[in-house]
Amino acid sequence: MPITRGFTGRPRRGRPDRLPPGQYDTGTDWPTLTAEVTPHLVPERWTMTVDGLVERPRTWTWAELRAWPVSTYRGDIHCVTTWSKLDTTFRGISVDDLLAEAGPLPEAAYVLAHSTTGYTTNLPLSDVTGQKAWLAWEYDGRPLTPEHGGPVRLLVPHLYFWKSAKWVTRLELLAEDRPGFWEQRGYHDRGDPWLEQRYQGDP
Ligand SMILES: Nc1nc2c(c(=O)[nH]1)N[C@H]1C(S)=C(S)[C@@H](COP(=O)(O)O)O[C@H]1N2
Ligand SMILES: [Mo]
Repeated sequence: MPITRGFTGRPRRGRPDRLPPGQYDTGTDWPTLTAEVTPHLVPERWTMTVDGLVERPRTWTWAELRAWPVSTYRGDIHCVTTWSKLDTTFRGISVDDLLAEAGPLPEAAYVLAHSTTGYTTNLPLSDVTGQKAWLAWEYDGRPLTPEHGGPVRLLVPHLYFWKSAKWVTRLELLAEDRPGFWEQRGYHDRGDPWLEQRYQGDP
């Protein structure tokens, strides 16, 4: 009979193959992490802008975006404070669709996401293209609550969750990387949880 040897330590909740290094499974909890006062936005007055290095800078209303084809993300999210949440379901629209309308210029290589509150976060353009990023307005079949970024948040689940700007209102396309709110305070410019890119200077 085979014996598993050398198995020490506490069993971890969740599936280890789904948890990036240093992360634990938060289960059904969904912690709230907000640096600013939660804004209570009226969707009908919220707008989304794509500008900077694009051929056609554009602003859309809530009604306009809600008429677009809906796109779903099913999978995990990972916060740099070490919680991960497995098997989440978000719905919204693909950032690819938004960018296709605006037409990124060849020199556009980075994105600075802006929230209505002034919060910002920077990302390589390649991390919000290729069906990896969403503007999400629904979680688990219900409208996103204000605490979690409703009416609309950015969702970039393959990076640490601070990249998923709540109350997103603008994507600014840039040639050079420009550190956002947490990145100016020492957090990593990319933030890949599988590479543990938590702080500036990490690999
Ligand atoms: N506007 C804004 N977006 C934000 C934040 C914030 O403070 N303000 N916090 C980030 C961080 S650190 C995380 S982990 C997630 C938290 O999202 P949640 O509160 O829905 O869990 O949002 C990110 N987006
Ligand atoms: Mo976070």
